[in-house]
Amino acid sequence: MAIERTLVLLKPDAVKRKLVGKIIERIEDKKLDIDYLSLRTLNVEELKYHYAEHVEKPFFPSLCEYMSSGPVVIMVVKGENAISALRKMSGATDPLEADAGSIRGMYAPTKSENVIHSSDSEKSADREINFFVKGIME
Ligand code: FUP
Repeated sequence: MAIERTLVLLKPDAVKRKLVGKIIERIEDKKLDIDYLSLRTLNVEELKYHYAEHVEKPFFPSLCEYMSSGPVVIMVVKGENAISALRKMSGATDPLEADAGSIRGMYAPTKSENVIHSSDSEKSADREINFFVKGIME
């Protein structure tokens, strides 16, 4: 079992709908540690960097609008297999495909407004933690 760090965003609708406490409780229930936490509104430049692989996709403008519509909670979560643990807890991108008990399965209304982000690999986790916590853009 590897001790990993992963970058988690609780998206603007999670903050507006007051789901932050419930989601953090689920993370802590799995004995994972909150290693860093802040709250702020992301701007378009940051979203272009974070979602670099989606910038040319047709849904990018609406993704940007949604993700910059209010503050997000930025967290680093640390613990055994934290990357895969958070992906499993988050559920599939499309809430209709997400496990019913996952965070998206329980709370996300649509694929585009899906409550939570968590890094999908060790490489993404390193890149996203460097960016969101240390402000380092590659
Ligand atoms: P995930 O890793 O599960 O967050 O999913 P992706 O990296 O594929 O997508 C990132 C974000 O883009 C999603 F959270 C929501 C948005 N998206 C859409 O709005 N429409 C799509 O068809 C795919 C993704």
